[in-house]
Amino acid sequence: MKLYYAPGTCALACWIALEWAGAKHEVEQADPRSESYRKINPLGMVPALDIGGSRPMTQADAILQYIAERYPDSDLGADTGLEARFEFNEIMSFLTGDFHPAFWPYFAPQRFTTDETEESLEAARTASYARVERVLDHLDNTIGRTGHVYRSKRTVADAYAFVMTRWSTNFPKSWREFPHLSHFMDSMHEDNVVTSVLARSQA
Ligand SMILES: N[C@@H](CCC(=O)N[C@@H](CS)C(=O)NCC(=O)O)C(=O)O
Repeated sequence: MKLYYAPGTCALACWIALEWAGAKHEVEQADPRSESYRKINPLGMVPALDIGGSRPMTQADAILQYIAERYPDSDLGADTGLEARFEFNEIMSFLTGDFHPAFWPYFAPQRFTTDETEESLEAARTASYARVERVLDHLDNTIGRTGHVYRSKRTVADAYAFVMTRWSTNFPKSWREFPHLSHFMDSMHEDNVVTSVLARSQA
């Protein structure tokens, strides 16, 4: 299996999940906007996971759930039962459909205005702050005293939430201002796999 990633991106969640799962894998740094990478993912986004099939897999949520299911012994996915699976899908949908997009105006403000002056781009970036605060608050409440994003156990959702929560580090209201989220982030920063992936992904 080969994971395509870019430093600091949501693709690092898949890398962490692969390591937690004990999966045999390699990684390749990609420039998502390059012509060559479009052959891997025509949408020009990381992550992509090549498992040797007819085309690489895309979409972080789907890839993370694939890893969790492929390595059941690692117990990185939903608990058994209809409601347990619903709860897991609910949090993964929140992360991919609400949490991640809250940051888009900050990272790609040019996609949210046809006026490309710096003033207008800065207005788009600033507009993201309120939405990011709302999703951080929701994640903080979801984690509560459990120390995890899903129920009380480590899952791929922890990896996914962790890499994206880091994006708020320099925001006016960062993850440090949310008590449960702070505790969660601190414990993730103490995880050897997490620190190793962060270090290697910057290399
Ligand atoms: N829906 C995609 C979104 C992935 C995504 O937005 N990836 C970002 C990095 S976190 C990216 O590759 N951005 C490059 C770009 O938008 O040009 C997924 O969940 O995998």
